[in-house]
Formats: sequence, structure tokens, C-alpha cells
Amino acid sequence: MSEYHPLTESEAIELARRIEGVFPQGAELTCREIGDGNLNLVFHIRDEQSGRSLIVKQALPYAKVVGESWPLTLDRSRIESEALIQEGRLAPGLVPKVYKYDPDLALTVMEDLSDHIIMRSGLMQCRRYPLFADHISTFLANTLFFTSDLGMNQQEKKVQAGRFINPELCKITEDLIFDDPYTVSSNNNYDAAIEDEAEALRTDEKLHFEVALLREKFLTQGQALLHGDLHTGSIFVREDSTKVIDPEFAYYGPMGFDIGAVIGNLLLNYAGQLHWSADEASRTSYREYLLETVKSIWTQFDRKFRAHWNEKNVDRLAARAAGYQDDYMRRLLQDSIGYAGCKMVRRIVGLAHVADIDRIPDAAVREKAQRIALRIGKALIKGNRGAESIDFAIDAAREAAAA
Ligand code: SR1
Ligand code: MG
Repeated sequence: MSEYHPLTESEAIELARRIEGVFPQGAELTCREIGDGNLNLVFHIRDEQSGRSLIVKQALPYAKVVGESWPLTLDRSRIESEALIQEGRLAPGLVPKVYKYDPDLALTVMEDLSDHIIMRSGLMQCRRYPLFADHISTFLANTLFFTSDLGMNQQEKKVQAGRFINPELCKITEDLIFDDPYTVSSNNNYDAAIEDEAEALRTDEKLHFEVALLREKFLTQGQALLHGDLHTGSIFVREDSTKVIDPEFAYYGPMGFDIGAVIGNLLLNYAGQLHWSADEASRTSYREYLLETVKSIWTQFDRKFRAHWNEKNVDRLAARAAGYQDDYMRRLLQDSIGYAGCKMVRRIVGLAHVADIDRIPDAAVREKAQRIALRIGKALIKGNRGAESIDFAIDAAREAAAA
């Protein structure tokens, strides 16, 4: 047993060497720290000769994006590895394999996915992923249904929820997504050019009311085991493969939060296409691709979730109560739309931004993209409870881009 300390590259190599069945005996391993996220160290360890590699991901006892002044529990490493194992069981092939979890060093050794790219980068290169909607809707339908009271033993679910109490990471979300953007906060971070937008967010009472309802659900509704941070930087893709990573924010919460995270991040890229597309025609085409993907994710999720409900439901009343399934799916759609909007707003004015918008080099274009993203985000938040179809989100995106 070793006491917790941030690993050096040579320690990461020694640890990787001890994982059975990955590297040949005596292999010459190389190591690079490649973590570009907000919180953790990520070591990529490789044997050039055999081409074999793996990832050692270690939690730091503070939020890397801010520094040591923001302490953060190491228990998130346990939550992440347990969530990955659950997700791998429920959605085979859609998460990396876990080789080892070390509670003392707060690290997980897992499959290397360097033959994939982070989806956010792929979208910034205007690449298309024809199987993504199918894959991510399966991931969402399976992980959400089978960890909910509809799909698993309801007493076991309560025990399970206890293992995923994640107060410190939930607090990050509660503050950064559901509070800071709507008030004056030292966490906020936005370009001076959109001060008027930030001011409008602080004074819009209808918006505050809707965000308060969504925040209340996030705080109180333990509907299913969520990934908890399912943005396009938490998804690796290839044309033929999708892998969801980084579930350290996992907890039992409202299902729409995960679905909304995917949709909101696709729409952030939609706003950023002002820059990433080479010309007007390719922008129109790529934006249509993004909107079709949003529609397809919801449509396939809805079909797959209902199929689980009809075939695998463990709740007798839910199985026969007339109209309950339709009502449940309508509420789920509305939550997803509302949370998608919250995710968009926080990435423009809050602490942690997204490259789809921030890496736009021209300040005027960036400002325009930020305003489009905020317009979409606010429309989704304000309209979520009246939405009857995913077309509501698609129309909101088109209108915001045309305005
Ligand atoms: C302090 S952590 C900032 C953000 O990074 C993570 O990916 C989450 O989205 C969190 O809100
Ligand atoms: Mg992450």
C-alpha cells in the first residue's frame, strides 16, 4: 500500500508494468502526462515495440483548473471507477475497460483510447459520426433505465444510491451551473464584450424561476445513476465507435441532466460553427448535421427507453398505469431541454468554458457565437416546460442563429 501522492511519470510506468496481460515482460515503456481536463492527472503509458498502451488516471486533491485553493475529495476516483464498471455492464463496449482501481493512490488504470478522438475536437474539425446517435442513445437508455426504480430492484437501488453520494462534485455543479451564471460571482468568467448578456442573466426573473426548478430537481430527484458530466469532452469517438469516459460526477439525479448535457454541447458547437465551418454552405450543412443528431439522439433514446419499460419493467404499477409512460417521457424530454439550456449558459459566462467557443480567434466572431449560444440556452430554459417534442430545441437553435 502506498500513501497518496501525485505520481511521477516513472512511478506511473512501474504501476502500469504490474497490470497483468498488457505489456510483454521487460517492455520499454514510455509515459506522457496528457491530462487537459479541469481536475486530474492522466498518464499515457506505451510500449512502442508491441504498440500496447494504457491510461493511468489519478485524482488530485484539488481542482486543477483553479489550483490548490480549491480542495476536492479523492473519493471521486472511487466513484469514477465504480461508475465505469456499472456503465460497462449496462452498456457493453461504450466505456473503456477498467484494469485496476487503487483507493490509496486515488487512481484508475484503464483502456487507452488513443485510436479515438475527443468528440469536441472532432466536431471542431467538422467531422461526422454516423453511429454516434445510436451509440449514445443506447448508453443513455441502458444506464438510466436499469439504474432507476423502473429497471432495478427498488431496495437495491437505495443501497446503490448510497455508494454514489457525491456531495463535493454535486456542489460544483450546483454552483457553477445553477447559481453563479445568474448572480455576481468570482467564479464567473466572460469577455467584457458580453457584459450586457451577463447583466441580463442576472436580472431575468422568468429565467431564474425556471433555473430554480431545474436546480431543485438536481438537488432532490434521485431518478437514476447519472454520468453527471456528459459533455462532448467526456466522449471519445471514431466513425464506428463511441466511448464515454470520466464519470467522476456520477450520482443519483434527474435523468434529463445527462441527456441535456449531450444536447447542450452539440448546440454549443452549433453556435461555434460561425468559425469552424469554412464557408456558408458547409456551415449550413454541418449545422443541419448537428440538429439531425440532436433529433436522432432523442428519438432513439425515447424508443429504446420505452422498449426497456415495456419488456423489463420491475414496477408493476408503472407497467399498467394508463398514460404514465407517455407522461414520464414528456417530463424527461422537458427536463433534457431545460438542462441542455443550463449547460449552454454556464459554458459562456461561468468558470469552465468550451473550446468550441473559446478557441474562436476572432473576437467579433467569438462574441457572435457566444450570443447565439446564450440565445439558444435561454430559450431552452424558459421554454422547457412547454416543450412537446425535440423539435422545440431544434427550432430554438435555428431561430437563434438566424436572428
Ligand atoms: C471545477 S471543475 C469545472 C468543470 O469541469 C468539469 O468537467 C465539470 O463540467 C465542472 O463543472
Ligand atoms: Mg471530466
